[in-house]
Amino acid sequence: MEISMKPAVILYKPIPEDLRQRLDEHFSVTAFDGLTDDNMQQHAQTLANAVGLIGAGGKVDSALLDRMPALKAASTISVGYDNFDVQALSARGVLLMHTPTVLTDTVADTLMALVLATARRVVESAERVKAGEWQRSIDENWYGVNVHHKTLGVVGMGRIGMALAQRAHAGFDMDVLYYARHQHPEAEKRYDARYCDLDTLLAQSDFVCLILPLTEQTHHLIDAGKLAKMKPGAILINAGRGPVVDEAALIAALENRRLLAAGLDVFEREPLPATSPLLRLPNVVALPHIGSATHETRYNMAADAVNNLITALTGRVEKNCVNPEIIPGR
Ligand code: 8YV
Repeated sequence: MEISMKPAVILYKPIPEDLRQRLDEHFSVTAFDGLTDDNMQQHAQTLANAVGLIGAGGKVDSALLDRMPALKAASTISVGYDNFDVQALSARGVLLMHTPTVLTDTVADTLMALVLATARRVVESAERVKAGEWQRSIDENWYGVNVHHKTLGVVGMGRIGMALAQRAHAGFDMDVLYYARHQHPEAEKRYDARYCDLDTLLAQSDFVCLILPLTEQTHHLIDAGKLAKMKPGAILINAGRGPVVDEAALIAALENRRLLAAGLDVFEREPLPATSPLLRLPNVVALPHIGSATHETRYNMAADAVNNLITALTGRVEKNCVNPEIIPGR
């Protein structure tokens, strides 16, 4: 048997052919169909030998890391890294790389699409047309509400929040409020965005747009109490992480029409179970976590992730590292 001298890497999500070739040039790659329990059981030796891990979607926790004593770097094809136990990775000296820049505009477009789709009832109306319900010129039962010149609240003013604020301000003449851990003078200067506390944002926004990572602090940040603080008839949009919203409380707020609508790209459980009450509500636009899912952006994310792994395992890490503090000399 030929023994490869290249470092061993596990790829657990398919990537475009040319990127796979680039990975093969540097590493001896074993492709897994996800980080499933079956793969864990069947490929113990491959896991034990791997110095690199690249993919998206699986849980990378202590249980997995115990099986991967040689691991030096993990590279996720995503900006979010809530699937990773960063503390456990850092404690073992494993670098975690992610793709924070390439998806910004695409995810901001998705947020704006949800704002427009919910306010103007785009999906619901299109479904009614297909169902043959457009028999005469429409009456107010088909009307939506304006987007332009309304107030949009951005919860989480990171890169994507900034790109959303830009679209709302420059494209739709909206007033932008924002709530974040820190004030962002650039957002205030460029987009006239106004910093406020979360309760004020909820009380004043016609559209509350959540674009937060999932952490202990953000889990169920938007619960029944916070939903009750939203303007009656406001619209909630979430394209960050599902568990930031208490979904049962949201369903209640939508059922009793306290909120006009919700546009959701993320859910507490994904894929969203077919039995979810959200799917029975006409005022919900539910998308299958498509935030970054364009051909161009998904390619760029995979390319970034491949480059990130190469840098982490063979070169000098200068960007895209979640835990750079573990690099010796920093
Ligand atoms: C991806 C995302 O859908 O980057 C993220 O954090 O949520 C999305 O862009 C997902 O991680 C699959 O690659």
